[in-house]
Amino acid sequence: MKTTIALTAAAALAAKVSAACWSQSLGYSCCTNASTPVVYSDNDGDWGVENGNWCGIPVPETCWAEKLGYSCCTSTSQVVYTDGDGNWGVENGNWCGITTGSTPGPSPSPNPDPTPDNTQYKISGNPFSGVEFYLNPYYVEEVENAIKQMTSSSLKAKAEKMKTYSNAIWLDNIKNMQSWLEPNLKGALSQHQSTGKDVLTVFVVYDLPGRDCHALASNGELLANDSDAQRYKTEYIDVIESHLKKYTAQPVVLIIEPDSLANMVTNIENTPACAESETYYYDGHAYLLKKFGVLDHVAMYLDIGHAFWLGWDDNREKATKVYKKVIDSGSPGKVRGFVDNVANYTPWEDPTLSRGPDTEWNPCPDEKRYLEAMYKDFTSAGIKSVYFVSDSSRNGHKTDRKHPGEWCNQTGVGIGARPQASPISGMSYLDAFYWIKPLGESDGTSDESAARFDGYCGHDTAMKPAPEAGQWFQKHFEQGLENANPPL
Ligand SMILES: *[C@@H]1O[C@H](CO)[C@@H](O)[C@H](O)[C@H]1NC(C)=O
Ligand SMILES: *[C@@H]1O[C@H](CO)[C@@H](O)[C@H](O)[C@H]1NC(C)=O
Ligand SMILES: CC(=O)N[C@H]1CO[C@H](CO)[C@@H](O)[C@@H]1O
Repeated sequence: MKTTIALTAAAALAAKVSAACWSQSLGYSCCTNASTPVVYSDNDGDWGVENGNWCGIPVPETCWAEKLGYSCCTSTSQVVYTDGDGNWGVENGNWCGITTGSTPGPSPSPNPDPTPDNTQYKISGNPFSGVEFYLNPYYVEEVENAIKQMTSSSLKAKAEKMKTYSNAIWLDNIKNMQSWLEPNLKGALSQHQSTGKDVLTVFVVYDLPGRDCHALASNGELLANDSDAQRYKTEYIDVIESHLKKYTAQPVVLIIEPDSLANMVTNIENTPACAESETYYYDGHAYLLKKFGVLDHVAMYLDIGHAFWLGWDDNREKATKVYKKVIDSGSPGKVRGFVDNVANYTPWEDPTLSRGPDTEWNPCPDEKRYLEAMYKDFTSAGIKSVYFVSDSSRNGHKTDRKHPGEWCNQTGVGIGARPQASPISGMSYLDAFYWIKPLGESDGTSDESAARFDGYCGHDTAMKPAPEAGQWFQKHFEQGLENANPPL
């Protein structure tokens, strides 16, 4: 019976080798029950019989994602993103390919590939203004998983709202950059094509050689040496540049290397690792500023730590020199401004504090006063473009910390102001409040035996047990929702 068509079908079959339902192209339907007994086998595959007709027994689809350097999903079939390669899900913080397994037929495509768009978006002024913020499907999925672990309906309702707010996407190693950058640039273009609005995506560039020289919880993959510095340029910055040049129709904000320059201001003398990283930090900044700073649809903000890091007079004075030098070194690349309080807990306003013994004589005991002072210092030093983005992802509620320098998994955390452009009237240099560090992703592990354990994560006011930096931390997330200010 089937030998007659086997040859003509071979070509069609070759073109569809990965299809789970291989018999359709031969004119036979697929067995609806993949465990149906094998009645006959030939070069095409195994045949069964259902309702008196031959049917092809579906084979488990090969893991198509493997060829692209990803694994296939083992525990999820929820589609987070779809492109020409197939449907993608997320497992343990990485993209995974969803195989159709024994379910024949194409899956619905919730987020089709965008039509390529070569127009050039031009940022003029505040990049957060007049645009829609991109929603990261990966974070939405993390929140959905978090909701499944919740019992309180009021908490679930708050978590549902979290799915409507935007977060920055961290490109915190070469592999994550490859996984997160292009799919989300595409996603933003799709969002634009379905809403007609300009869609802003915010990425965090975070992989300098010798990264986070003063803390252990966020040490990076590249060491402070010449060959790793070269990898930073060619395997990280150059690749980011090539993707940005491909997706020019939508605005992009880049948050540049959190903590790095603040470490150059305060930790060169006391931390050998920071002294060793110095050349690479400066060189890395000059390199990336020249590349990204000339792209019309890209705006950059350099990280300036937070009020209880650089707020003191002497630190601000040193900082002004460091940032001026870095910006000059990146010419002709342009910098829009600065970002403060990334992944940190310092309240936006704290009227209970003023310069005195309680603040160790810091004249800037909250982020608002810090930015006011930095604005004055930077503009008087001749820095041309001085605008700020303030991370409000975990500073809504004053945490339990006894000392304002505590940063790890603080108890009493509350999500702060919602992401929004120009939030404070009379402060035209504040471009936005934005959630740079997604609430729920850990600051660092509290496991003292872990390689990246940092003493701060074991302190009294740090939540324990805490998972590794970047991993989901349910308790921290739930507390952030309960203490949200303004309330969710
Ligand atoms: C599929 O076939 C197997 C083997 O005949 C049988 O045990 C099983 O119950 C069938 N499943 C369904 C859903 O019909
Ligand atoms: C730099 O560090 C990397 C480890 O990240 C190592 O493989 C490489 O050999 C080092 N290069 C030099 C020149 O020391
Ligand atoms: C909310 C939470 O986990 N709090 C803990 C923080 O750490 C202290 C000291 O280890 C514990 O006593 C708290 O229960």
